[in-house]
Amino acid sequence: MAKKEIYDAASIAVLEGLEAVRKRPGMYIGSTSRKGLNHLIYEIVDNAVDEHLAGFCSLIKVVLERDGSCTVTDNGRGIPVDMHEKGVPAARLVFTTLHAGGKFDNSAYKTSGGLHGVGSSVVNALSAWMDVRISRDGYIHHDRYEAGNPVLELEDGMLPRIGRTKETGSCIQFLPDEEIFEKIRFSATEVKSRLHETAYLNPALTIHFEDLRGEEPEIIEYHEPEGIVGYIKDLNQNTQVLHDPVYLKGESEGIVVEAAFQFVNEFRENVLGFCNNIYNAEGGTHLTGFKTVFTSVMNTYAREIGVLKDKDQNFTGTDIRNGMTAVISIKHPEPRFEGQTKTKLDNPDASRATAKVIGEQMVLFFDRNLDTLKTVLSCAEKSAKIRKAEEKAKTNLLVKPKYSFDSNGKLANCEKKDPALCEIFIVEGDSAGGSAKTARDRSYQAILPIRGKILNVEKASIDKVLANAEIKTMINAFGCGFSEGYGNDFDITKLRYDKIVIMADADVDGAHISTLLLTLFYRFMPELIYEGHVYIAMPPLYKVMPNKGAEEYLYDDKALEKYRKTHKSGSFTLQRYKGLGEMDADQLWETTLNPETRRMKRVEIEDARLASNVTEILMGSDVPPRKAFIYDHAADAELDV
Ligand code: TSJ
Repeated sequence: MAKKEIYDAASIAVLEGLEAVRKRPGMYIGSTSRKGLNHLIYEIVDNAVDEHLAGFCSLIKVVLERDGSCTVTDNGRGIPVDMHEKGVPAARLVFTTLHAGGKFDNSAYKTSGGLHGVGSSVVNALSAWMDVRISRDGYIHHDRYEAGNPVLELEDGMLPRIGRTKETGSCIQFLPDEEIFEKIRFSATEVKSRLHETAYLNPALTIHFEDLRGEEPEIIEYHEPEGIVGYIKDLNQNTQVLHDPVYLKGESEGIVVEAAFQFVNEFRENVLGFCNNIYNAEGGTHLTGFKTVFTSVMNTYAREIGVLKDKDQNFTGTDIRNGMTAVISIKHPEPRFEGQTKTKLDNPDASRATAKVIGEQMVLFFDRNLDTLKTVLSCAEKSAKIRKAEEKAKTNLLVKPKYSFDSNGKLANCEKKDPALCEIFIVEGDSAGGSAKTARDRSYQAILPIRGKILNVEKASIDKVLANAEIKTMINAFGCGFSEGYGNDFDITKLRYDKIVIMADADVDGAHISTLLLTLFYRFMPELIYEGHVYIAMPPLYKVMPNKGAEEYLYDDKALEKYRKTHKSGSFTLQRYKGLGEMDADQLWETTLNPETRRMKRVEIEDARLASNVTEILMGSDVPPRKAFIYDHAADAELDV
């Protein structure tokens, strides 16, 4: 009975074909925003990585072409081109049948999992055109598709051959379809970050990247023979490290487990999980297994060497991991994923296998490296001391006095109480804050003006962060508390506003303030971002008042350029907004507050690597890369009405 249902579901999926993918792209790639767009590249590249894992491919080339398309080439065996069912060459089936992958896939560890790994046919379906060149059996075989449909005639049932070659490999070029995607410009920053990550996870692989779209081509080679140890060094590159990275590896229950870790002199933990080369943003069983065994082994050592006395309580897991950077990478033959974004590893055997391998290997390591053991335990000791002091401070801050921020005149709350209807605007500057208070719809919009630069939380320890008046105000206004390594007191269900909107000037200082706020949310209230509550207002840069016709707001220089092309100079007056403070209440209402007309961008965290890089770039003291980042991303911002 159950078997039959599965069979039926599978055959229906095949029958539906690629048209279904074009009708509901979101179901297959998550979204048609920039995130979904970049995903097309990863989807194709993952096939070449599978070929690498199978032992036949050492080089992958990814080129962002001038015409907006992407070319991915590998030096593997070449996708099989021999005749398959119903007189269609195997390679054509790969690109025209949903879930065709499994049939030819003989690699033990498929990269696909959850939302990922939807297959090359989905990429084909969502491309205006796709061009396929396969080198094998002495020939270059060619195929081409438009909106997923093959456009080349077969020759005696075979793909047309367009040349001879001694090499083997696969080369796929595709242009995302403008009819499907909101934007079709790939983000080089994100693609590079993902390729670099893939290189770290596959130390024998070389990935060659080219971006030919700008004036100067950008060419980078990613090859990381040190593997995840190199990844750890990269993640810790601007921090004070306390010992050499430790690398552990083993196998249990058919699952290969690798881990690398290194402690740094910072108040944070950064533990990243990967299964079959896919980053698990929501963690999962491999991380649980790792954390549990790490805590228990370190507590045992602490008693053995007398760091903990009989009367002392055990260190908590977060005490022990404070300062830790770790990468856990496992290879699982049948990964299952769950969670909001299907990025949380769910297999119970992954927890067992990780705990067993790490437990055994870390004892072998620490027995021979007592200095490192002492370093790690002294971190835990320090953390436990601070935790105890801060538990007191926290009780004083959040439990005893119920801060009323109305009383210090700052938060102008809204009248409605239903969080689903309420919005809070965090406004930079008192004068803009004042206008916003006048302009808002007080029934459901709250205004919280903040002043100056907020504390840099990346560098600060928690007690300093909590001593900051602006931050206290914000935490109390949101209503959910906050979480840091020490226990998790954050409760998203208590959130008092559905939308938290950061409203800062459209200049570099404004971008800096926004970034500091985002770092704060990311570190202490990450669920606000994961659950999509955080927005950035996008105030206009210009207002144009034509001699005849209606006035308009222009949100960026591109829009102004376009306006100038269609309107003669002299036929309109141009007003440039320098800051939010310059707008009167009506203008502020129209451009940033009124849901009918305002523009804002929902904040997404793409992946941990990118986020931690961003923080590093922005919080480091070297100013030039910071500016470059802010401008890059200002141009990237997606308008969300
Ligand atoms: F390069 C690439 F990323 F664009 C890409 C590479 C894209 C796609 C959709 C597939 C591939 C790819 C597939 N590279 N290498 C392969 N290998 C096979 O499909 C293959 C070759 C030979 C055999 C065999 O058993 O002989 C089996 C497989 C799966």
